[in-house]
Amino acid sequence: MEILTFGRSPHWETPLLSASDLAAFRHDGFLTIRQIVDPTSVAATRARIVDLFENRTGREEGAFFDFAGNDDDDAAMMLPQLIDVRNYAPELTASVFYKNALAVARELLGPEAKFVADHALAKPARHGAITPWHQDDAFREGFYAHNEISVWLALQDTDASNGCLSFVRGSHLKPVLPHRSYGGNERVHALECFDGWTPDQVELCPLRAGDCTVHTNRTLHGAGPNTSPDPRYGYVLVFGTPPNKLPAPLFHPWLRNKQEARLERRRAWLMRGGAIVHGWRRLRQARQIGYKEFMRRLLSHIS
Ligand SMILES: O=C(O)CCC(=O)C(=O)O
Repeated sequence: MEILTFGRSPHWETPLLSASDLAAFRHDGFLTIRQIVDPTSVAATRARIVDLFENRTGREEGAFFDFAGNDDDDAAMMLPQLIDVRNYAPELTASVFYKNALAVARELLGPEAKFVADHALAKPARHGAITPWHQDDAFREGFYAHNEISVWLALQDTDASNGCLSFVRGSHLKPVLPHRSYGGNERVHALECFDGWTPDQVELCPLRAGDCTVHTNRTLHGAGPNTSPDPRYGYVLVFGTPPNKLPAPLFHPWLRNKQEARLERRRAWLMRGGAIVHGWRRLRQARQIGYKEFMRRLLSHIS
């Protein structure tokens, strides 16, 4: 297994964030960190991610899909996404980016913070698809409250011309706002928030390659289209503290009638024997994060 050991050393002792970074994060619900990894690391990470996308890795498992389109096999993708990237490129969770992002997570969330998930998104060159405004919490419901951050690594310079992320200041303090399927189309995975905020709180976050943004699971965020001649890639690590049981379950009407093609592909893959691969991955994850924490997370997803 290739390990990405290059890049700025992990910061276990020296904090990565200043007191004003911490205060800004608490106030705004997001943060920009410059050069969390060096250009060599970014180039290697990008090459790995591009390779996974070009090979449509994870397609039959339902892990590679169109975030913003119908996700038909023969259609050009509007906004390709690969979830659980670590299943296909485990070396990315042994990288300096991973170690530095975990250190950031512990500074922001406390020493209990652990890795939760990873994913990557591409915006094809000269493509009009936006990332609709959403809170990550709008994608899940149930009996648990989550306390998480997403660390979005820019794999090239990213600004308004190729769809850098924008955040709504202070939205992390709000409840889950009203969402609906993007464009009213229940076949599309993406959700769009349509109420509860005003554009005057929006902040655009241009990044250099190797910079990252950090946002919470409640922070409202989105991105414009990619009008540039090159694809835009972002690699995202999610960290969190153990979920807490809610006094009453939270259900989202916008998740009721979803008809995503990726879920069909996943079901078919599990039936064809993918369940064994899935079980083995779960076991590996349990060994990594500890069985107690694993059970706690499992319960928070199925209840
Ligand atoms: O990369 C994008 O355009 C969106 C990323 C995003 O929504 C996220 O990481 O939560």
